[in-house]
Amino acid sequence: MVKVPDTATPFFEYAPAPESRSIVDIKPSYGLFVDGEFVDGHGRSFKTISPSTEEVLAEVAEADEADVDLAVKAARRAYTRVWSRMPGSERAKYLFRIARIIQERGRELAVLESIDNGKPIKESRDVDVPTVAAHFFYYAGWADKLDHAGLGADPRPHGVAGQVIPWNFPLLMLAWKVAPALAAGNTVVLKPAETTPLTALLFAEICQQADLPPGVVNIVTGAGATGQAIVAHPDVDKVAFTGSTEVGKAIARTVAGTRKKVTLELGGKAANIVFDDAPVDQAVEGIVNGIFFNQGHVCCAGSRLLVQENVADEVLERLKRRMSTLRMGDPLDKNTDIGAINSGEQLKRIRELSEVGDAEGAERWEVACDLPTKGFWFPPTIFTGVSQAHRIAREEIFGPVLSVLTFRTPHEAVEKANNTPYGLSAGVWSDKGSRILWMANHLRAGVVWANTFNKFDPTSPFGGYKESGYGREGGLPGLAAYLKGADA
Ligand code: TAP
Repeated sequence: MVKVPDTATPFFEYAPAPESRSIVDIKPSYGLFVDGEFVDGHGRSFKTISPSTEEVLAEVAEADEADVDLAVKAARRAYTRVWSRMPGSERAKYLFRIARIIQERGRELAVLESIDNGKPIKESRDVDVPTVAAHFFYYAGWADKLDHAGLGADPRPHGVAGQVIPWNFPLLMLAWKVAPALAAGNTVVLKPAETTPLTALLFAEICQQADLPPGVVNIVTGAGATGQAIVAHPDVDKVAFTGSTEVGKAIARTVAGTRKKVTLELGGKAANIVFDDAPVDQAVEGIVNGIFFNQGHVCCAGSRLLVQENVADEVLERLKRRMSTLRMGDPLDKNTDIGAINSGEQLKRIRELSEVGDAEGAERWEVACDLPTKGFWFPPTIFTGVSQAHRIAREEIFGPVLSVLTFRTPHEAVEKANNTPYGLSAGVWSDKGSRILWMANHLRAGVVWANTFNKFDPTSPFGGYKESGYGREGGLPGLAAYLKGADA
């Protein structure tokens, strides 16, 4: 066994480096954004809290069916009278303007995202917000070139798009949905997740600042019933959903037999596969990024590590050493690697599935650290001695928990990697290009990363097979999904 020097003890203590909250102006209460204005809903309201402190941040309107109906009517009016008639070059100007404002207000968006979601500021600042702006820039570029995109002779928008998104990348999921929809000439009614509505509401302000015509973007906040009202509304032409497989199946049942088009981006249980010829330190960074990025709240997280048996001990030892250097705590501290779990409910689920792992006989190892007393926290954790039948190897934990399995041959790696109801992503670590290509051909996953993990780009289509959903977001396929006839 390779001896790895013990460097888990830090050489020096980091001083706190908190990002200032003063740049954000969180209002005590928020209405719904309908027809270009913030309006009171007919329904009740709910509180959004900071998952790192449990502090109540704001009271947010909960849209009922009547509110959703008003939003869909506003979107229909804007579609018929303005947006579908506007030349693509004019729509592009609005999208470019929105992209530039996102860049200008990037720090504000990043701080607000970290406060409401619990993710570290270095992720919201360096990954989420720049990728959000990049999506708007990318699709702005397509708005006046639809006739030349190879998507048919006269591609036409669907009309009103109803969009429902989850809490793990609130602003980024909004961008994946809103930017291609508007570029293609649709108008939208979007519901952010109940626990993370604030950046979508700040985005609504950005739409006002960009002078976007009223009704082109409508944001209705609420819980599952609000999402259900959007999906079931008879005047919604296209449904785009990102979230759990369970809710995705319910949505597929709701739209079955209607003329609605639908794309579903659902869960995953990705294999991150490390061969014995992989550069070990790079692979360890990739494993850490694969499962601990965004607290493991990532649909495409590399939550199953498949490591070749003859290097398993070395990889695990180095992985544990690297994990011991991860810094967990205040999401607004620029040194923080791991932030808070998004909600008490999600924390409960992570704890329950981890206890199932213990009960099934897997061996738990977690980073020894003091967890803050307030808020929702779970330490980075790995389970070894995991078999394919274990629930922690089959079910999405959606938290910082890695299940480790081993393999001997490439064929065994492929069999184990594909032995899942999901098919969203996979990672391969090897020095041999031919092996990487062979693996990519045999892995049943929408995205396969080679010697890297969790890399996102607006030009690159993203989506799954099997219970990970259908349709693609990003790139030209992501645009085609919002155009009649082009998504077939
Ligand atoms: P869900 O519980 O499915 O929620 C997703 C969204 O749907 C939320 O806005 C939710 O509202 C809403 N919703 C709940 N019930 C609904 C219903 N019956 N009809 C319509 N909308 C409904 O998922 P989540 O817990 O937020 O997110 C985690 C899941 O999302 C994971 O499984 C993850 O893998 C998946 N995910 C997938 C991707 C891609 S690209 N494939 C990306 C990110 C996340 P409330 O939350 O407000 O109640």
